[in-house]
Amino acid sequence: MAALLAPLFRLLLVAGLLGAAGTRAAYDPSTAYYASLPSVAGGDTLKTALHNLIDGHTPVSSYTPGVWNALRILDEDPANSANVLLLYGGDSRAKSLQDNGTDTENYWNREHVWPVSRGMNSNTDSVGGRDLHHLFAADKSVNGRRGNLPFTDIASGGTADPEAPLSLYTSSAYEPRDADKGRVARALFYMAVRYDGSDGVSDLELVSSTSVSGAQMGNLSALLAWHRAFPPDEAERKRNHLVDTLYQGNRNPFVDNPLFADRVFNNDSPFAAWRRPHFTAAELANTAVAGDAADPDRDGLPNLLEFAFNLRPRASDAATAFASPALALLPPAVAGGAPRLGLTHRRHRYASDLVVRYESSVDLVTWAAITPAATSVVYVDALTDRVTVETPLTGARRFIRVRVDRTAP
Ligand SMILES: [Ca+2]
Ligand SMILES: [Ca+2]
Repeated sequence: MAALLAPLFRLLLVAGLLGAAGTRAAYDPSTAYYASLPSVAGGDTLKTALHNLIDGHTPVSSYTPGVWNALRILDEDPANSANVLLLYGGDSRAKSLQDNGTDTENYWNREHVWPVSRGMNSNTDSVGGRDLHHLFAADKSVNGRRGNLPFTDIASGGTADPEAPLSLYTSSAYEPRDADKGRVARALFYMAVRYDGSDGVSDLELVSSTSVSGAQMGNLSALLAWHRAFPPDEAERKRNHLVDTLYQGNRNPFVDNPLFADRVFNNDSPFAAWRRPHFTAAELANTAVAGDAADPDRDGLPNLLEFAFNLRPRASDAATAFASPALALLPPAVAGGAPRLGLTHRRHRYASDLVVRYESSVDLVTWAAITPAATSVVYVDALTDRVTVETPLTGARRFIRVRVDRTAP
């Protein structure tokens, strides 16, 4: 793959979008958590590596009362600590209306997004039956109507759930409301990776169909589309972190890094996974639109750089050019030393198939690599870092550029 070059002016164009540095969110994974994973490989190689990372978790102590108590915390309504928010309907329901075995319609109970009848011998006390990453508070009768139905888009003939009217069902499938589509998909991705036949749970598998049997769930292709359309929000990321830190000691990787889904289930490279939400299938086949060097939004940033810097390939990122310095003159590190140049850019935290390098030239013809004297990384948001590299300023006046290459197709 030919090197992709971004001359200095492009660097300056993205500078305005650096934004204020945020504080690393308390519910981000540690930088070490995913460090052992393959940087490029996807498919079963990555699936196995993720499995090895998240298995062996500590199950919550019991289904009763352990899961009840956990859901009272995990699904608590941020606006009312006496209530939980319910999956599929979004209602805020009093924690005190926890199902006590009576038939009262308005009680809430424990919804298994991956049904225990599909690979867990209908055992809610199994390790999978108690796994909080796929358990959510739900209205008791809504939960009953969902039953063990697979999920998919219901194009026609669906019935709106009377108590969760934005969710639809038929005799063979369930379609959650948009607000829950993404987290339902990611809960299922987690289960398919976490359970491989060990820990008393069958090898859970997702298939691109609603005709499921045994330990299967679906519909994978719809779930992937939902995942791309509805990425994790702050509430979902916080919940993932709480399951990790308060209970299980493991995370849902698909919440932390959305690129994992298409990498595992479509064997995509990170760059290929990043492109999918931005381009139609026809566009993905057209390198003039979706290729590394293409610039469909004509903002001067080829797609590979849009990914490397976590920008938008279908919307101009040049509008706020020069609002913030990408280059800064820094004082000498020691008295009497050479002044330093600080070069700052955004970086997608999970662009693990890209290599970002820095080069300088006096004539724009011959370029020499710059080895930064120091690099600092500042948190911007869930997927973006702000990187500043420092280099001594000595010798002749030079041009500096950022260079982004792919390590694999
Ligand atoms: Ca562009
Ligand atoms: Ca753009």
